Amino acid sequence: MQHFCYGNTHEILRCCGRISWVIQVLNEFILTQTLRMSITEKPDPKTDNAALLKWVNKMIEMCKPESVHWCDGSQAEADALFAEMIEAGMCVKLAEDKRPNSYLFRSDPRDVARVESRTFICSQNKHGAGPTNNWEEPRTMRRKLRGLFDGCMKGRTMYIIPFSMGPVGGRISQIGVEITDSPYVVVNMRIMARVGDKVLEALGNDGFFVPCLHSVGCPLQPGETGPVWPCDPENTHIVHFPEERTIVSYGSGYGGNALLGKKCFALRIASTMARDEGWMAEHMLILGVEEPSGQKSYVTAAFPSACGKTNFAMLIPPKEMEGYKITCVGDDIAWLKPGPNGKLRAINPEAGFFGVAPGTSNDTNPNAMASCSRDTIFTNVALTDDGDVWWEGMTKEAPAHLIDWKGNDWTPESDSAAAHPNSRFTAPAANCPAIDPDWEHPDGVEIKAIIFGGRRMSDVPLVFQSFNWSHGVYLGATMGSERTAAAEGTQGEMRRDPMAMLPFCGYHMGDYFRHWLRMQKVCSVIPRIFHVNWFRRGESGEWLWPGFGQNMRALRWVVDRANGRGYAKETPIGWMPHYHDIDWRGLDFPEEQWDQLMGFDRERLKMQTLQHEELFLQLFDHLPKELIFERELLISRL
Ligand code: TSX
Ligand code: MN
Repeated sequence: MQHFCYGNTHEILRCCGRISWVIQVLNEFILTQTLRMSITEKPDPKTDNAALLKWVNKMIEMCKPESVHWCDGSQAEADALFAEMIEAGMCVKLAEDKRPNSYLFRSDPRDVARVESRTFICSQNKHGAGPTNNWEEPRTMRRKLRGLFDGCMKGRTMYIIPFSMGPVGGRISQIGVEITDSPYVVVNMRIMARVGDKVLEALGNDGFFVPCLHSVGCPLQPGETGPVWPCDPENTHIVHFPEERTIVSYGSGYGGNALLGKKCFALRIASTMARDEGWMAEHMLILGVEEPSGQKSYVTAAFPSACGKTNFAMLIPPKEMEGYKITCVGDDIAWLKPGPNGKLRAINPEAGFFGVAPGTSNDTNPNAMASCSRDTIFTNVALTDDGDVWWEGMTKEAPAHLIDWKGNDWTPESDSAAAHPNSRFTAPAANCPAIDPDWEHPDGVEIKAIIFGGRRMSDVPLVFQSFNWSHGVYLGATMGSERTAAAEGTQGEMRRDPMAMLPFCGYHMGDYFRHWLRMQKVCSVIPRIFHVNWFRRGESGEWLWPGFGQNMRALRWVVDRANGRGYAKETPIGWMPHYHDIDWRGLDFPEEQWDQLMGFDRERLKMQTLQHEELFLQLFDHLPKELIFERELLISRL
């Protein structure tokens, strides 16, 4: 090949291109050797997946960790990590006789929750993300992230966690690989997902996986140990590239910001995959209802935050409703896919509960208490003098002395809470006494009914059934809750949270509604849709419904209706149970109170319905016309 040199810019750039290519090849060679070295010292990685190895190499090059560790998912690996973290003062082991195999972590007080303001959906087009998500141009964001990640793991170990959302190899399951510099993330991920060698085996040489990159953003200088909860709150970014199906998270070590299989993958990325592939990724619990006859029906339910979703997922029926039993499949996320017969089947993509601790007690949720009685990671709860944990609402009386979530002495006279309001337990689902026998069925369980819930003090009755699928979608699209107002009796502001997915949908909310409507055509039989409200109050602010286990009475009616049994009357808002359609055994609930609980004022509801326009206007250019029709129909029925 001949080449005449002109000395122009184009030529120089081409030349540089060649040189940088040579450097890249050399770099990859060197990095592969580094990787091989870590292989000889630990006979890993047990994968030949070229895409995975290439991505890992690129990330090592960018993040510059001190060492690389491929997680095998073994108990020995977890034990070693906990031992290291105890040694470094990052956590304490709880008393073995009180909480076997359990640990307590305290986070940086600036890193205690998901950060929605710093969560981005970086689709190619701004309309892809819609008006309810933060958006930034993917190339701009990538440039920003490259700056943040350059050398961000210096002095730290890079952990590579192959994980499966859903049973390994299951029909509805998906694989991800999280790269992280946080050992806290590793030990949490092994409870919340299936991790390690068995996942690499299922991935094979050319299997698909979602690359999930995470760093706490706290590189270490030689000899430096750094803070016990490393993070970079000023620069936190939780970024999703929906077209590429990748996730990048920087700066936070907490919950949904860092355990990337949960909200980031199982909801935001999976919702986009589900739209493209004809299934659903939903922010829903899954429970099984066993009837005295032995018949089993599965139900999913979506609630806004602070509605007791985990409590409902593990509900214990009143003992007088003999023969009724509730089993739990999942408490947070459901993936629903039509089976070969066209009926919707669901899995819980998670393997554990990442539950809010405060308010959980043997009164409100004995099954959750049992789930976190051992093998559990606690974050930001209080430590008792005998090496156990405590949080507000666990017992009626607080212990006389505690170490609070910030590590300070605490007594019942203290002004602040002992546990952070968003403190958590990470507990294996297998520990739950009510776990469903089929909770790990690779094909999922068949779903008969979908329940939408709200936290509404007035206007919305305890339970009703939608007329049809699109009316049900309308109910989900317009659901919301009233913030509990500090002053008793004052009306809290309405917060719309369609399908409880507002912070978790990976694409335009209007297109999401359209996908819901389309699912009716994808399925041979579609579940019945219901709406519930456990939180209605009377004139003087008293609860009209006892809630908790008593919700089984509403749930029994739901399951009867979904199975084509049970009676109802037609009303403008949907099908409703008469007083005598409810199983009242063991509960003295007067008919007058039922009428209050189930009644609605047409004029007030008409006003409420007009407020739906607020949300609809925001989504106007992508809103399916069916939902406008449903709104018109409702107004005319009222
Ligand atoms: O979780 C709740 N559920 C669902 C349970 C399966 N909570 C707690 C919500 C906070 C996260 C509830 N709170 C429920 C409910 O059904 N209902 C209420 C309201 C309520 C609170 C206390 C009483 C009654 C209702 N106590 C008495 O009536 C004595
Ligand atoms: Mn949730």
